[in-house]
Amino acid sequence: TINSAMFPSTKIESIFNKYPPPASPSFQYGTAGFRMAADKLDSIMVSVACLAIVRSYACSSKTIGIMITASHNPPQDNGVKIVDPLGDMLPQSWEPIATKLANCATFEQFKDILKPLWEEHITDDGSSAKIVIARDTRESGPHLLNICTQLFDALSTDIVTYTNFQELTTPELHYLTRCNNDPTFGTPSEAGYYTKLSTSLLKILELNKLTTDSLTKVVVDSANGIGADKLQQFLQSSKELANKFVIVNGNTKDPQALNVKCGAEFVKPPQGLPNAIDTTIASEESTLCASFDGDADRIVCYFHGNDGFVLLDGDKIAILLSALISSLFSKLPQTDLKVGIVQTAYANGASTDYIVNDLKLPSICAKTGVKHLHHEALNFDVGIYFEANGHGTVLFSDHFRSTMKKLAEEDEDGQGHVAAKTLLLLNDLINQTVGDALSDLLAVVAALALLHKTKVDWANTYHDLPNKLAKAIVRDRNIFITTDAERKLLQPAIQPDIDALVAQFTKGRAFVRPSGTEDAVRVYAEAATADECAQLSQQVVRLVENA
Ligand code: NG1
Ligand code: ZN
Repeated sequence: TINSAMFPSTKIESIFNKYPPPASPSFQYGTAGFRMAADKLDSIMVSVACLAIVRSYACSSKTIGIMITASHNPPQDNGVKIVDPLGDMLPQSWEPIATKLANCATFEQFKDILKPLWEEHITDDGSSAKIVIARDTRESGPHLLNICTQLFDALSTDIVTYTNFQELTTPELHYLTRCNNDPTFGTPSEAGYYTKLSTSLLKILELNKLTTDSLTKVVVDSANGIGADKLQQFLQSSKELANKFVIVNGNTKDPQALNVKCGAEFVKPPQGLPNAIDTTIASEESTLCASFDGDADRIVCYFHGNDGFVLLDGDKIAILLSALISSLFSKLPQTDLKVGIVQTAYANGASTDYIVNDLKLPSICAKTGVKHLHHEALNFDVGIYFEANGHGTVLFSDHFRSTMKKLAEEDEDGQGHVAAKTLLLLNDLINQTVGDALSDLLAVVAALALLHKTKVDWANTYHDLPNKLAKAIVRDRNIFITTDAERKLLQPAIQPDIDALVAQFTKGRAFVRPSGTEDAVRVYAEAATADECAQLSQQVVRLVENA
């Protein structure tokens, strides 16, 4: 109708003026959406709410997600990102629009950008935009979420309708966005999400003549974040699994405890145990330890072995899941399905060697940031992607699903049937929209059970090269320009010097790239021994700081 096609200028302006931007804003929608100190985010919420409406219109009024979280950042930070209809990220071509809107100092400027977009994308049939919105457990979350819903409420339901889920993990919000647009994906409720995960896991066990007794027990450090509450709810809804998981660092009542001395980011870079998991717990033979991050889209596993702390990071998870998938494929007739693993330059060199030489699978190096890995993984029928820090999932293609259905029917009573059915169930167990700590955790315990491997067997698949992730503080990180999936520096012109340093070390490798989320340049180094690695790291940091 002509009415809803009109740009509701006055109503938007009143909310814009209630949460005015700073005098000279300089925000950027990056890898993680907008992310910063929570008290700077008010005006950004108005921009994001408006952009989500326009994005929904541009996608024929499909449901768009808004997630308010700052993941592994400290409690005083927050952030926001937009989720596309199929549960993937906002397309990269829209990121500059988000940035432009957020950087308008006045409503005049804001309207000049928003109004033409609104009028370009508004649907002809006058159907309203649809939004689902949620937040993690941060103290600032309710206030920031409320800014978005105030804007939606100010506009009529002809323009926008929304569902406020309050607290969710990031992957739950991705799942729910997808279900709203694609009912075959699952029931659009939290209960639907839990049921999809538990049913597929239990069916996998049953099909392979295993019981929950074969699952390893896991102590889960939930970073005092949303993952704790949601894992708890999941276990309440699937009693068969309840005694397999113990939650620690599950205090979401104290917002100041989030990510403090716990969580995936606390465990992975220094490679040490979090609060509440001491060496006694971590040494228990029958127990695996795992850490989620603050919004539960990331997981690392670990334990305390004979020689100390043993990390089972994103690389190791990718390889475990690849081993499971390869083993199932080996029970099936040859197919034309393409299987591949996508990593970033931060993947340990030993893991990449193992993929190429032992698993004999194609290995792709993508730029840092899940959206880049996700994009590359879509080129395969089974695309396994993980960042070393534990963000990742496995994507299955339509061609994969139809092939497996056919194979399962053709071999009604044989082992091919079991393998094909198990692969189809993995497609339900593993979140197809985004990395998901809960879903990845269930996939890990399923893989260990099906492969009859212990955590020690898993750890021994290959041995990480000593590695170090350091930060160089520079005047302007924007002068650092990289190429070759961030493995080579174009500017400043110090790549030949880095190469010369690397050549001095056995199994040396190092690269330099500006962080997308922090004001620093990251320096990664690995080498045959810890000593050499430390030297290489230090020398490259020095090069960068003097560049
Ligand atoms: P930056 O700050 O661009 O290195 C970090 C992580 C990424 C990804 C993003 C998004 C490392 C080295 N980098 O990016 O892998 O997780 O945050 O949260 O871990
Ligand atoms: Zn996260």
